Amino acid sequence: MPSWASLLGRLAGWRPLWPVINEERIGLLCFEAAQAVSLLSAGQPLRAELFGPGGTPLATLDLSDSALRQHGLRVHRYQLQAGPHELRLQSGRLRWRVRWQAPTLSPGQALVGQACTRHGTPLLFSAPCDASHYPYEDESLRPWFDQPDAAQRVQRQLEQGLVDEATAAQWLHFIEHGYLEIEQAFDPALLEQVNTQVDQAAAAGHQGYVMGSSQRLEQLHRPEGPMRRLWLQPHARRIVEGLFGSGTARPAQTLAFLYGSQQDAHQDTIHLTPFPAGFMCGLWIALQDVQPGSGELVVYPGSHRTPRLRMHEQGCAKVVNQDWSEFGRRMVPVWGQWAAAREPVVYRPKKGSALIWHENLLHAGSARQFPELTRRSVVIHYYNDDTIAYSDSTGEPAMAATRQELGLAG
Ligand SMILES: O=C(O)CCC(=O)C(=O)O
Repeated sequence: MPSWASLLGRLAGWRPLWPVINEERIGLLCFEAAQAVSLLSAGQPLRAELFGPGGTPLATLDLSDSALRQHGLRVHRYQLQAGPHELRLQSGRLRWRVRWQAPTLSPGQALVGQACTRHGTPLLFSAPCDASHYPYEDESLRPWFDQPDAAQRVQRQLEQGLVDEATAAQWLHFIEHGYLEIEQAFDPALLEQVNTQVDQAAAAGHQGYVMGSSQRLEQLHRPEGPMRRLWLQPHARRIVEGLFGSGTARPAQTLAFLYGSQQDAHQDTIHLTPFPAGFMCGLWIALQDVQPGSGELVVYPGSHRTPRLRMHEQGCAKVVNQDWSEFGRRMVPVWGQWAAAREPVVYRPKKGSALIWHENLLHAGSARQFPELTRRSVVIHYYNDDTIAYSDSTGEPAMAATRQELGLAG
């Protein structure tokens, strides 16, 4: 119980608002306000204000305590100029604030910020992130591999000796089919250690894992250990950065599988959503030689050119509290129809080989014809950090490795 004296102290001046302004979130600053909400009386008027360099007022937001509790305060940071900023939150005599220094943006981030300002993307908001916030129709912001002259660009780079033949062939394959393959690219000793970690997590029932099931083991990179080393290792990052062409590739989640996932056909972009579109990809690494009938990964070549499903366009409410039922009814059948009209390619790699898929490529886990066969694999998704990264399905900002975790400056 706080004392009367400390309560009066709280009422008098500005209290610090809890900031989460480190770089875990790509393109978004997130301010947790749980502490503020705990002091509010329900239904009280609540106002947030954002000020830029020289105290310039930038945005005002009237919001509810339930929005604040659920989403905190969010700022699209590529719309800010470099310099001192202040965010204030006020309700009657209760006042909180946070001050921070906005850094200089990279050229890519500045372009994204300008496009958002033109579009009317809210600078300050307390709501789910949503694809309608962003000017996806501006195709000039898309990566080079999604531009009409992508193949000619590769050809020119090849002629100028800027890229080797093998990489050029992979990129051309990616442009046309939406994925590329990398042969035996990962250190077998590290993969063995990852296998041991996956076995231990499965045996310990990590996240309720049931031995022999198709469940995935999520986020094994969080503790120190082999999966974290795989997640952070620069080799894969450089391959992805070469493909993106600029910016840093920031690994987001890890999903490990002991057995085939048997997942329905889907595009990842609705869960791991970048703005501009295209700047996210999945890296699927084989942790064993994959056997026929083990529930292999299948991809649908060319499907990266199909439309992207967006929650607001499909009239689907954001997923909350892990209730995926409406999503399952509205979205999954659409992907199913698209997949049924295409010819799948089964991916049956050797241990240490990997496949990179375009964020919009349809892919699935095939049926496990021989349920006793393992199909050890791990997926790491990467965002380019010149993007705004969020999940359109849940409305949450994305989590990714910080530049510091990657051993990078800034
Ligand atoms: O590995 C698989 O079977 C599918 C994985 C997948 O679909 C994903 O990570 O998005």
